[in-house]
Amino acid sequence: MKIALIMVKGGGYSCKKLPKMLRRADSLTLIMLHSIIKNAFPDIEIEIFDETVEVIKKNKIDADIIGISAITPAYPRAKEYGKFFRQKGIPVFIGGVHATLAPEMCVDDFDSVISGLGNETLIELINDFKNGNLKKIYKQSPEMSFENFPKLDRYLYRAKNVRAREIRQVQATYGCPNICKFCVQPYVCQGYHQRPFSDVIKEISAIDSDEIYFYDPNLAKDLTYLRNLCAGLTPLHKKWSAAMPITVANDEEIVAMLHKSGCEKIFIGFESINYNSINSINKGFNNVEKYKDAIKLLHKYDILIMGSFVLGLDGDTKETEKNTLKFIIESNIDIPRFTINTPYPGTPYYKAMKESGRIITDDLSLYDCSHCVIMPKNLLPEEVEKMQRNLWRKSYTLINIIKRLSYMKSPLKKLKLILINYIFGKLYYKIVFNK
Ligand code: B12
Ligand code: SF4
Repeated sequence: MKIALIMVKGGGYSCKKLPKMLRRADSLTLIMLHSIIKNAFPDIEIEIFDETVEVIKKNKIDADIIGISAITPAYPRAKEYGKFFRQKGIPVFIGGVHATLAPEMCVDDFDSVISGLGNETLIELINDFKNGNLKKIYKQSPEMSFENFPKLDRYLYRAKNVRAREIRQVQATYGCPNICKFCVQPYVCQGYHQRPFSDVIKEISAIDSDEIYFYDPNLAKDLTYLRNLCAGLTPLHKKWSAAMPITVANDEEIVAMLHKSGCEKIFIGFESINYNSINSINKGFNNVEKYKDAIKLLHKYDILIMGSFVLGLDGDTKETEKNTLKFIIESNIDIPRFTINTPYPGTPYYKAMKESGRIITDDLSLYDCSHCVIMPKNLLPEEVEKMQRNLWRKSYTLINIIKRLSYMKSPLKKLKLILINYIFGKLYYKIVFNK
C-alpha cells in the first residue's frame, strides 16, 4: 500500500518566489505524519510532497490514498488538489488547522476529514481504509497521550535538497489555555498539553544542529515546565528560540535562566500599544505600560525580540501606524512583524464577527493575515492593509533598522543583525506583498 502526503501553501507563500538555496521546510507537519504512519505500519510506502520546497507536479503523484495538510489560507488550494485526485478515483483525506477548526466545511470536498492532531486518528483512518470503511470525520480524543511521540526522521527532506540540520524545529507543548480572541491555539488541541520534558530533551539531543526553534505557541505557560526544560537544555549548549508572552519578563530570575540555557530570541505577541485594542481581543495580561521595561530586561540578557503587532483591532485608528512605528523604534524591537486581525472560521471570534455582519469575504485564500477580511471599527479595510505594508516598509528602512538596534553594544553583533534585518525586511515584503 502507498500513501502520498502533500503540504499545500497559501498563494502568497509559494516557494517559487524564493531562490532554491533559501527554501526551507518550515513546518514539521509532514515529518510528524510520516513518523506516525511508519511507526504503526512499517510496511506502508509513503511519499511526501511539500510546496514550501518544491513545485509539485500533480500528474506524477501516484498512491492508493492521499493525505493533504492545509492551514486556512491554503484550503482553497487543498480543495483543488482534492478535486484533481478524486476525479482520478484516488481517495483523499484532509487534516491541518482548517480541518481541525471547521471540519464540517471540508466534508464535501474530501473523502475524510481529520480534526485535531493526527497522532491517533491517522492510524484509525488507515485501518478503516484497509477495511474499506472510511469514516467522514475523525476527531482527536481529549485523552490523547503526549508521551513517547514517534521518533522524527529529520532526513526525510534529503531528496528535496533540505539538509537534516535545517530541520531543527521541536514542539514541547501544544495549544494554549489563554483565550485571546484572534488566536486559534485555544481550540486546535482541545486545551493545553505538555510532552514530558525528558522526551523533548531526548529529541533535542539527537538534532544535528546548534540551533533549535520551538514551535510551541506559548512555551512559558507553565513556569515549572519551563524551568525543567531550561535545566535540560543548559548542558546541551544549543541556541534556541520560542514564542512566549511578554509576562515572561515579569521575573528577572526567569529571564536569567532562559539566557543561561541558550535562549537567544523570543517571539512576543505585543499585538498593540493601545489599551482599547488589547482589551478588544481579551489580552489584558499584556500590560502596555510595562512593555519597555520588559524589552530592556530581555536585552540585558542578550535575548533578541521578534515583536508581533496585530493591525485592524477595534481600538485602532488612523494614529495607529505613526504610534506603532514610534514605539518600535524607541523601544528597540529587534525584529518587528505586522499581521492583520483575522478571525478564523471555527472559532467563537469568527462566529461573533459573522453574526454582527463584519466578515466581508468568504474567500479563505485571503485569510492570510495580509488581507483585511473584516470591517474594522474605526478604519476601512484598505486602510488597514495599507497600514500593514507601510509598517513593514518603514520599520525595515536602513535608517530605522539602525535606530532600532542602536542599543546594541557589540559592533559585530549589531552589524550582523542590521544585515539580517535588511534582508529579512526586503524578502518578506517581496514574498508576502508580491512587490
Ligand atoms: C511552521 C509554521 C508556518 C510555516 C508553514 C505553515 C504551513 N503549514 O503552511 C510558514 C512560516 C510558511 C507559516 C506561515 C503562516 N502561518 Co503559520 N505556523 C507555523 C507553526 C509555527 C508550526 C506548524 C508546525 O509545523 N507544527 C508542528 C506539526 C507537527 O503540527 P501541525 O502542523 O499542527 O500538524 C498536526 C495536526 O495539525 C494534524 N495535521 C496537520 N495536517 C494534517 C494533514 C493530515 C492529512 C492529517 C491526517 C493530520 C494533519 O496532525 C499533525 C500531527 O499531529 C504553526 C503554529 C504551531 N505550533 O502549530 C503556525 C500556524 C500554522 N500558522 C498560522 C498562520 C496564521 C500563518 C500565516 C497565515 C500568518 C503569519 N504571517 O504567520 C502565514 C501564512 C501561510 C500561508 N499563506 O500559507 C496559524 C494557522 C491559523 C489557521 N487558521 O490556519 C498557526 C496555527 C499559528 C497560530 N496563529 O496559531 N506558518
Ligand atoms: S495569543 Fe498567545 S497567549 Fe493568547 S491564546 Fe494565543 S498562544 Fe495563547
